[in-house]
Amino acid sequence: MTEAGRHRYLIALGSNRRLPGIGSPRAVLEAAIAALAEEGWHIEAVSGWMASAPVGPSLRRYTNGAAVIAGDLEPAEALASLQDVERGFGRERRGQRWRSRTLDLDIVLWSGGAWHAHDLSIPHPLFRERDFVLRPAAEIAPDWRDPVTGHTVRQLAARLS
Ligand code: PH2
Ligand code: MG
Ligand code: MG
Repeated sequence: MTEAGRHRYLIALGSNRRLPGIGSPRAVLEAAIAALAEEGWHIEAVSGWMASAPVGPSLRRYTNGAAVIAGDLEPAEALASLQDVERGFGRERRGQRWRSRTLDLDIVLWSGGAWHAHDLSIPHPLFRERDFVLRPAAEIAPDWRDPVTGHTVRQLAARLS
């Protein structure tokens, strides 16, 4: 067991709304990284931020990025921790799926491989098709292997472009 924790997660961050008191989506994502550290996560790597066209019903452009975080929480507890942080940034869960949001924190990959529960699937079921996840992820975790396809994040990102 390392000091950083038993579990590592590759997470995708997204925001497409300003938050009063914090500011732009980019400022929200930067504050979210600080909040994750505050929650006890060890921040191992953070990508650059990229602007991306919205996928789905929202019309607002997103700012997206990725981070590798480590800690002792297993996937179900890790999800609860990320949802706590989302709520701290004004994220509401009621309403339309994929509506615009101040902060979205998704678990993409986990050091333990695959995980399936009613409210959480790892790997994230859509990450292989999402440029706004794979591009930042390839910056910080190019050699991390998707346990389902066996491809690395770098390979998956290259297939999209
Ligand atoms: N997240 C979604 C739906 N659509 N589009 C972009 N560009 N970026 C996102 O993070 C995003 C999205 C659902 O979580
Ligand atoms: Mg999402
Ligand atoms: Mg989400």
